[in-house]
Amino acid sequence: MTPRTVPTTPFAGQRPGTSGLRKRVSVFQEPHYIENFFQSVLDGLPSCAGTTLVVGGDGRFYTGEGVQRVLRVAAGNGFGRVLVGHRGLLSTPAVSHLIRKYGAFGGVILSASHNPGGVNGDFGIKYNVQNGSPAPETVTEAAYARSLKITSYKVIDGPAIDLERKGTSQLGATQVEVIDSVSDYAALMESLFDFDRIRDRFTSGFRMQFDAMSAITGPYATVILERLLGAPAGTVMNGEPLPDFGGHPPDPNLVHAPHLLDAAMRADGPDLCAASDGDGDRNMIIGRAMYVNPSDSLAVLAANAHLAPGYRKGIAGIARSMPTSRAADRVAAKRGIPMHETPTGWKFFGNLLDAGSVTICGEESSGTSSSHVREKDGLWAVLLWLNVLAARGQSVRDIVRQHWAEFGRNYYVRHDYEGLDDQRATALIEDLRAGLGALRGKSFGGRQIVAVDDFAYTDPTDGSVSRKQGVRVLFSDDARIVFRLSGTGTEGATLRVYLEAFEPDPSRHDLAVDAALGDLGPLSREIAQVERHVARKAPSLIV
Ligand code: G16
Repeated sequence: MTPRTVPTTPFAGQRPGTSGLRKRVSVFQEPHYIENFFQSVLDGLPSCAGTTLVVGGDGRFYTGEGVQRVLRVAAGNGFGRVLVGHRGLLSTPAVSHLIRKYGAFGGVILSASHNPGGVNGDFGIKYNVQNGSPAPETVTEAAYARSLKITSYKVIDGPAIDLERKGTSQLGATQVEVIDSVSDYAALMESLFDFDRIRDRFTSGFRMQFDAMSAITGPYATVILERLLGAPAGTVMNGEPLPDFGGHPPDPNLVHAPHLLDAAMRADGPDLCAASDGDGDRNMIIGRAMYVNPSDSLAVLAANAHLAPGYRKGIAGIARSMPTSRAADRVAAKRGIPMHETPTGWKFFGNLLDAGSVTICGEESSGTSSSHVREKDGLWAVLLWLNVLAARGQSVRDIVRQHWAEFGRNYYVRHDYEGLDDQRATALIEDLRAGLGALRGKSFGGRQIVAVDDFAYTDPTDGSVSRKQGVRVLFSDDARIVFRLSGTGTEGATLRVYLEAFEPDPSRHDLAVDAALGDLGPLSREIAQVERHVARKAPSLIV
């Protein structure tokens, strides 16, 4: 069977955002849409002939069809072997691991992460490179440039691969192997964590509720938590991946999983409640009577990682995205560990991890992970928490409170203004940038601005520079406000405003977050002239 060259014309708007290309399902269903994008990616890379590709998705509506379309282009371009998850399912961290484990050329992840699924929901495609990391901007920008000029793509026509049956078949000269989605990943987790110790905790009555949100983590969590670690059946809820995620956005936060907070706040509630998102890379952690925000979770995990066998030798460094609270910086400073600050987007951690300068990284957007893969990893974060809890024999609440007592508490919240007109949101940010000089030194309600900038990042490995990554406003009392536009939405623009205040005094670690942040919310609206630009008096979402 020889490849067929299919004539095509470019689609506008195939520029990947913070994490791949995300659009409505109907856009991806258009003939040539997926093929154009994947061919554009491949055209910008060295030859893939004879190499291995990993393909899988989060199970959302259109995953199966999307996988078949990717497979035909992969075969048309001469990949020697494609590893596909059983039923087309692979979590994002599992894809990253498989790429690394099998020395693959790259991987394709079909997911729009935590965005809603179903026929009227979102779909997405993300390309990961040889080290298992999301494609860096050089690759995504080359793909975008190519997508504007593309005239043809190559496919192998053949019968659809049976994704329900594990095993090997041929698509032209390409060998397609439908593999177990979970086993390689489960073995990796077993190599990092003290499964015996965690199992003992479950045996002695430790109770947990894990919500897989009807998304990809269900099969992974069921095998690892219930089968390998002996947690009681029912520990994993919503464990079956559904095309519409059961009608709820698979977004593990207090807005979309409030039942976990309710459970955790009961006196007889589980010791640990946790959740993961659509593609399994995000996590949420709630101990009994203690919600742990993602920035604090990163800090606590960094401070305690040595308690897990995989990190016994200590960590080489910590990295966080710029808007993430600086709680982890305090751990780094006190323990003499190097700290790195990168733009939003997991792809920026890849080079630091490859260079061995960083072991643990995390983001405010519910992502935490380590050098074991090149993606964020929801279940990994939950397992590290379980390992730390088992090793310290304390509750989540006690561990977090002791952490704050030792390092101080960074009160933190994110305000989102969603569904904004693109142009008006862009004008708001442009105005902020233009007015940076005038802000410096100004005082607002007793707080003086000591530094303002538009964050730019120079990658220490390849020297690439990423500019305009968010406006930072730093106050004399170490409070901070950050403004940036989201890069993951599919409709209109979302302004994200990140508010943070530092409190070293343990007697003030029990304040309500709003009270601790004081007037930073109104102040952020004043500084950015939110109402004038986008006609909003308040955020539409607070996380
Ligand atoms: C993606 C990226 C993350 C980023 C998050 C939010 O997560 O992988 O690095 O922090 O989006 O990005 P933004 O603020 O631009 O919307 P995911 O889980 O959606 O792939």
